[in-house]
Amino acid sequence: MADAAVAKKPEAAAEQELTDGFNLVIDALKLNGLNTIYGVPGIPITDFGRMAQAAGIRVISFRHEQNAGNAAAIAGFLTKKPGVCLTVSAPGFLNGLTALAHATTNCFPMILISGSSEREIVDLQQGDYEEMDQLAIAKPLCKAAFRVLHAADIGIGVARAIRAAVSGRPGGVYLDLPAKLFGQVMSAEAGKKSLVKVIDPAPAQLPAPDAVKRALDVLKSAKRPLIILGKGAAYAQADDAIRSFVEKSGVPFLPMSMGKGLLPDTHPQCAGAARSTVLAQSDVVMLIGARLNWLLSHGKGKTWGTEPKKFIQIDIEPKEMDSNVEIVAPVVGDIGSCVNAMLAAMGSWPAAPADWMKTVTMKRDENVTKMAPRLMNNNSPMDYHGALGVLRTIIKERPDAILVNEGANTLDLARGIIDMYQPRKRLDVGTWGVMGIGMGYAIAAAIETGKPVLAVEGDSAFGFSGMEVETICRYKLPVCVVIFNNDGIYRGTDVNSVSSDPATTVFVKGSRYDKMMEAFGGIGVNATTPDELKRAVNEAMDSGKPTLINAVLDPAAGSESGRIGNLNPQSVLKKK
Ligand SMILES: Cc1ncc(C[n+]2csc(CCOP(=O)(O)OP(=O)(O)O)c2C)c(N)n1
Ligand SMILES: [Mg+2]
Repeated sequence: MADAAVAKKPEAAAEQELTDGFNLVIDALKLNGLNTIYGVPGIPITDFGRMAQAAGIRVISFRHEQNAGNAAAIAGFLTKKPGVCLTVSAPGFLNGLTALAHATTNCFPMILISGSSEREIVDLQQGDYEEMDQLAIAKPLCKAAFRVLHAADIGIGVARAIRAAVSGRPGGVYLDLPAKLFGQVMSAEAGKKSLVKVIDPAPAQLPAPDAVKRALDVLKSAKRPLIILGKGAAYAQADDAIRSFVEKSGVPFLPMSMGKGLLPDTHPQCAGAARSTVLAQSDVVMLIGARLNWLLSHGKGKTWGTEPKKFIQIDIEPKEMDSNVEIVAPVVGDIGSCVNAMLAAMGSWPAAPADWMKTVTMKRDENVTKMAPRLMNNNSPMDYHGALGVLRTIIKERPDAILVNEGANTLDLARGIIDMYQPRKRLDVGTWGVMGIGMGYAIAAAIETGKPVLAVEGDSAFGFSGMEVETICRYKLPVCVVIFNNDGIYRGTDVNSVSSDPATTVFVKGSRYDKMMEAFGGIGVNATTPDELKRAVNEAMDSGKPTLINAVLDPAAGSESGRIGNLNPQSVLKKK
């Protein structure tokens, strides 16, 4: 008997030293410091989510994958580590795909991990449960896409996904994990050895010294220079270097939406309130982590005035240069390295041309003065300016709060009116102007930073991710959602003159979004004046309790498509 027991021992020990796909994916993520997953459970990843949670990964369970994906994307922007989104196969994968494509367009590092069905059946198109060739579909919509078929390859698969997401220009990566992989067993020792801790996942890319010199020579020669700070500059987390460079140059700067706060909007060199003037009149423009896409009218046309322009561009992606207009001084490298190289090579630098500074300052002060009384109105129902005047003061008093913002008028006016004071505090619709980022961004911002979040949402914009208020309540997050409720898309006054159906842009009049929050145990407030709005937001920010404020706006407030109505195609035929 005794001998038999001894003989069995090594076998039992060998059994304990096994690992499997579930555990290897978890171990690979943890080894690389990826400690949060945003997702929605279901076949084949339900147990994976449970096991990840049990292993100490924070698993935030959403109501819809697109919101989980947006959360992962913005987590990537905020942390410079890829945000992880986890979905089920076909429909869950497709729901997450919009966020993956959005992350790629915006250069946010994220990894979409989706479970998938049996390869043998999918490839023969024999009708498996949630059958879809997910890898092929994901490929054109992200920076890289990988599939892992063997447990022994999980380590390298996760490593490739991480490196692809964060190195060079960051973006979205798809990682396909077929159901069978999770249960695959291998020796624990070999499994451990197969894991890869990614060394230096986003290596510094230094600019060439002659490129730096060329850029500084062009900037120095300018009579009316301008620096534009994009969200790439914010992503770089090179805040001190960027601030020193801008201040040493003395050049007026214009922050793009998510570049706001790199230097405070109240900084003496900030030209945010003189945007049209500086774009039209500048002669040399230095772009730092900003692209000449539609948001900057492609660097040409009426917006840029009649003065000839010289563009200097700092970007990590060489292909970005000359994408829309000629770049006379391209500086390719990561923003931190490039800006530091500029600082080191500046030497003594002349003061910015006084007449140009005077033009910019006068225009800015004139616009700010013109706006001031409008922001102080206490009208009921509220207009955008009255409501935003209040929120502007709240962010001034709480500069480390994170502002999430989407809508049309709600977006464009908030961007102009609410000053930001710190980097990476303003998160919004980004390059696509996409609706639906709101609650995903708010949730990830609260989770990743622990700071209070104020989400300023158009009533239409909110609807795209509104069900996640339950998630906010479930995880007890310090998120205050303010809905600018003007009864519709752009405004609530459209009428359909030919049938009893409502017009296409209007919603149920007098909706009470605050009741949604109450349904899940959060705090709901109906605010009809700026004073009521101010009180409710301050209470929410102080308490950190999930709150939703239905801010009742005049349905006639707002214009078609906010500030970008000019992009609407027009019919040449007579309107019916
Ligand atoms: C995914 C997506 N679908 C549709 C649109 C078109 N769109 C732009 S703004 C907007 C909503 C604007 O209304 P609201 O959020 O209420 O803001 P308001 O102008 O009324 O303040 C829509 C539907 C979009 N940008 N993204
Ligand atoms: Mg609206």
